[in-house]
Amino acid sequence: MKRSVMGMLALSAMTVAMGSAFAQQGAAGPAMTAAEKEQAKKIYFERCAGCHGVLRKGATGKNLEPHWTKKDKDGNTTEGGTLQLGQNRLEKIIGFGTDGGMVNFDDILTKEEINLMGRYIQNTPDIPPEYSLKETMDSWKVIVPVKDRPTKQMNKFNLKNMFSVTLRDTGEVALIDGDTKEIRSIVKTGYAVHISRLSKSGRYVYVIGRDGRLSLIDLWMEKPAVVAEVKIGFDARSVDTSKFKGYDDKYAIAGSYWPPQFVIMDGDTLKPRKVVSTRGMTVDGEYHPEPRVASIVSSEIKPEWVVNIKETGQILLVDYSDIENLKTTTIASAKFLHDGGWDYSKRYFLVAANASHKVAAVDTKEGKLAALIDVAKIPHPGRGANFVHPKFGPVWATGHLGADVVTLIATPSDDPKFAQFQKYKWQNVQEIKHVPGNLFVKTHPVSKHLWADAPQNPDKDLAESVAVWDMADLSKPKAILNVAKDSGMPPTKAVKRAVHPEYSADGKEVWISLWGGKTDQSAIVVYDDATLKVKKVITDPKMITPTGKFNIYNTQHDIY
Ligand code: DHE
Repeated sequence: MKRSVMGMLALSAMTVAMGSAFAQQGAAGPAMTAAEKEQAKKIYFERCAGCHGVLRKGATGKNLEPHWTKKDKDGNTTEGGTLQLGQNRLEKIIGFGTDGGMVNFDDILTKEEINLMGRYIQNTPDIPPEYSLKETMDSWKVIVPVKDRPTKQMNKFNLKNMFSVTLRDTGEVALIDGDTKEIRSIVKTGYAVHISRLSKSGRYVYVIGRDGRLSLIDLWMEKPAVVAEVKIGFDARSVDTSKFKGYDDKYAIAGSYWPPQFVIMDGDTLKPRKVVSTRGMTVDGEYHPEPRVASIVSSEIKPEWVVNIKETGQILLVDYSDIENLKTTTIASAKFLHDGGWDYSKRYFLVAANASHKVAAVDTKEGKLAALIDVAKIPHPGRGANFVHPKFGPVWATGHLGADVVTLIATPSDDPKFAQFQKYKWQNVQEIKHVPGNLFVKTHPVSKHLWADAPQNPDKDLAESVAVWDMADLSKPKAILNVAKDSGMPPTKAVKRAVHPEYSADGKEVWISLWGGKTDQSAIVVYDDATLKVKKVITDPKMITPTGKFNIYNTQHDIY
């Protein structure tokens, strides 16, 4: 993480202000050279901060502050009744993972790096600098001004069926033609782009890197390229635009993990307008210094964004009709909020509160919590999947990182044809047997199938496979497709995790990424959704660590 002079000043001011508490904690961590500390800091940011937090207070992952990780000088393993870990135990956990959901890093980090990280997390966490509106503004670049951009589509691509694909470890996004399966453009973006989201118009793709770099790609250019860029923070995951009638793409919003805040920008240039902090009280009434911005979506019912704050469990409805006098509705739900998606009517947003094993449903029309539904351990929906269940009517599905099921939640409807199903609304109506380690589920309105991956499962075969159910009869045995084998790619030491099913615009194909080693050539395997047979394997020397894929039409219209 690069520190500006302003940032260093802010950091030292903050350290002084916070008094001796932090200084004491760090007093006796295992020794590290300055070079080792820098290396560990980089690895921590790239691999650990997402789950454990920059301040290591824990979220999806456990608290990693020294009072928990470090044995005292006599080698005692308890402090105030809390189990402390120490170097050997930490190395085992980092290397082999745990049943609690921590993944194994022995195929990603070397033995020396695992040893380094064990020592690093017994030392006091560094508090990274803050990041102001001025710094955001200083990072802002318009590469192609609006007046110099095309006034009509200059290429012959079928943009509806284009896919924006994250090449995680190369810091790029590949734009792949869904009709021909050719890579049309590879654009340099932030590190490990997390998601791609579409402008309401379908012309622009907004991609947000983990390093906080937001890039705006213009699909109308002869060769689609980045036309504007801004760094919205040091660590980020979410982005969207204003989608209510009359505000079409007027603004963009991006959420940051560090510092915990969100930034409102002009939609077509990314010019920063406002930075809003999310620090505050949790739903339990405790102050939290690092409440990170998880998923963000844009309502089409009101001029509002739904901004989900992970550590506080608060869901913010941010009204952008007057950004100078910003009005926000704060809805208490549960911790820790993560990812989520719309129900089929696009009135309710369902978001995973993963550490509470709940799903929160927000009614964006009434501006309040509609339900808090108990589900199995660690729900992880991505955006979820909507379909009409033969017995329960409209349902929204989520998979689980920590349980061997896919959960179906019945969602309400004003449509008279679904009146008979209203008695089930907000009930967890069915759990379909899957395996733990699932990240994403997906279906499409014209499909009869529900797809689910399991890339975080410790078993190699399961991590490399996906499961497919017939939605008309979920009691039928699921099909298991081993995507790594189906790809015909040569074997590699690293697991090739099959991740993120995504439909083509017509709903007839399903694309699955093979997330392989950080320098290995990998592939996207395209299946025929009707026959479940491989149609095409998209591979290229530049196809390295493909993860999320976003079909332009489906993403633009929230089809899942
Ligand atoms: Fe994600 C969505 C956070 C790890 C691939 N991920 C999201 C969202 C959040 C999030 C908040 C919702 C964004 C939105 O909708 O606005 N992800 C995090 C983490 O904090 C975490 C656990 C750790 C980290 O360090 O980032 C994490 N995520 C991963 C991965 O390791 C994945 C599998 C591979 C990768 O590319 O890094 C990954 N996350 C994704 C994808 C989505 C996503 C593909 C979008 C799903 C969709 O269909 O919308």
